[in-house]
Amino acid sequence: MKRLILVLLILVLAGCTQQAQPAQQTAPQGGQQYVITHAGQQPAPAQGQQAAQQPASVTVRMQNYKFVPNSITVPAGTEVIWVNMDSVGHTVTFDSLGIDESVSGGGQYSHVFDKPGTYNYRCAIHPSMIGILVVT
Ligand SMILES: [Cu+2]
Repeated sequence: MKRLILVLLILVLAGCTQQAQPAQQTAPQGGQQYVITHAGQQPAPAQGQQAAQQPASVTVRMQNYKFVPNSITVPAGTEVIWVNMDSVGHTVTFDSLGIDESVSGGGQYSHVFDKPGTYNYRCAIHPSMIGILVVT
């Protein structure tokens, strides 16, 4: 009987010692790495800005013996296109620029104006056809 008590006592003590073991500590968090990279943070050059620098074009109709519209204002470098909607021929005549282009019925003529100024033009065939082009 004493032996049994001794065994129980040993088991209890053993159990106590097992419970008394310190809890397993979590591993220290010393392994975190902070990697700072600058690659790829440069803003990429914007696309499509080239298109905005293309000279614009403006169309003037030659219709019913009139320039339509008969007065336009465009920035320098703009291409102006005259389209003859009539069946008869007209001209685009800038006396001050030495331009005198015949435009047959259904045809067209275009010119890029680079120099700012106010230019009167006309149709050399029909004196009532006059227009004004302002280049800024
Ligand atoms: Cu004309």
